[in-house]
Amino acid sequence: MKGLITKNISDSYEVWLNGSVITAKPRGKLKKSDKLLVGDYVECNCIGNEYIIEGRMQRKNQFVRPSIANIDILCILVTEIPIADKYLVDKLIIKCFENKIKPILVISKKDIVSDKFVKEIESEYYFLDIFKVSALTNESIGELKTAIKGKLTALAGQSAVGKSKLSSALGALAIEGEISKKTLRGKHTTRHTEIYILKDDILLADTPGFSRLDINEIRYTDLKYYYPEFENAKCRYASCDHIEQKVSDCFVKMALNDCKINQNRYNRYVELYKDLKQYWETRYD
Ligand SMILES: Nc1nc2c(ncn2[C@@H]2O[C@H](COP(=O)(O)OP(=O)(O)OP(=O)(O)O)[C@@H](O)[C@H]2O)c(=O)[nH]1
Ligand SMILES: [Mg+2]
Ligand SMILES: [Zn+2]
Repeated sequence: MKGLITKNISDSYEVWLNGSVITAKPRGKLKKSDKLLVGDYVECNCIGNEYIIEGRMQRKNQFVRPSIANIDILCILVTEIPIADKYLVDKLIIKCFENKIKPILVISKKDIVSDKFVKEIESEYYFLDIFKVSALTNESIGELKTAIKGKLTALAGQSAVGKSKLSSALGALAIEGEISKKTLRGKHTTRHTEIYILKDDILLADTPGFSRLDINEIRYTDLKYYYPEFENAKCRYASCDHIEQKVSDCFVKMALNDCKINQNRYNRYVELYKDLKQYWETRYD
């Protein structure tokens, strides 16, 4: 019988199987050879009164942060409190492009964010679908539902950005946390990724918040390919990384000067490029 892993805590897996969630354990040899992930499609057998996971189907993709396999859409949440970490947003977008997953940007807590913040996000990420939602007032929840219908969707972002409350607004029974009044940061309430099978054909994963993410698998000279706005500028030299060259030699820098490329996005690109260069030049092969 084929099932979908919806949750995992140590050796115990919850599997969506024939219309209900059962608990299963992997067969010994599978446990050793392969770490199963939430989102994996698995072959299960019922032996006595126990369910055993015998094997898993091939994955179409796999994410480490959040930890999940086979997603179609990653909803990246940003808001004003906690303060948005746009490096994290940029890196998550890069991971999506790398894995051929559709990124959707969700400005959460629309009921309390400023218009200035919304404008800023809209101009920096103009190339993405952006939803401005409030899980408190239900603003734009219907539109988001329509966009994710029929696809396995994971929510991602910093702790307390509102992933669990949004999951609940979309119909899940997720537990929301709070923000520390002192640091204005989240408290890492959600500890495990969990897929909720909801009505209206919604398959939604609530995930733990995180702040660290590396993109070290990408060679620094390839970073530019993950920026749609650079592709649009069509720089004339294929080898140009749009950093060292004079403005007259680089179409990306020209577009930047003409305000056709967002300066903040570009500045973060330069920082990520420098970090990656340092990593690639000092890594141990
Ligand atoms: N005003 C307002 N507050 C919200 C909204 N969504 C979430 N919050 C609040 O933000 C805080 C954190 O929400 P969570 O949903 O627990 O955040 P999370 O992203 O799941 O956090 P972790 O599980 O720690 O990763 C809670 O106090 C929520 O009530 C919203 O749309 N509007
Ligand atoms: Mg949560
Ligand atoms: Zn260039």
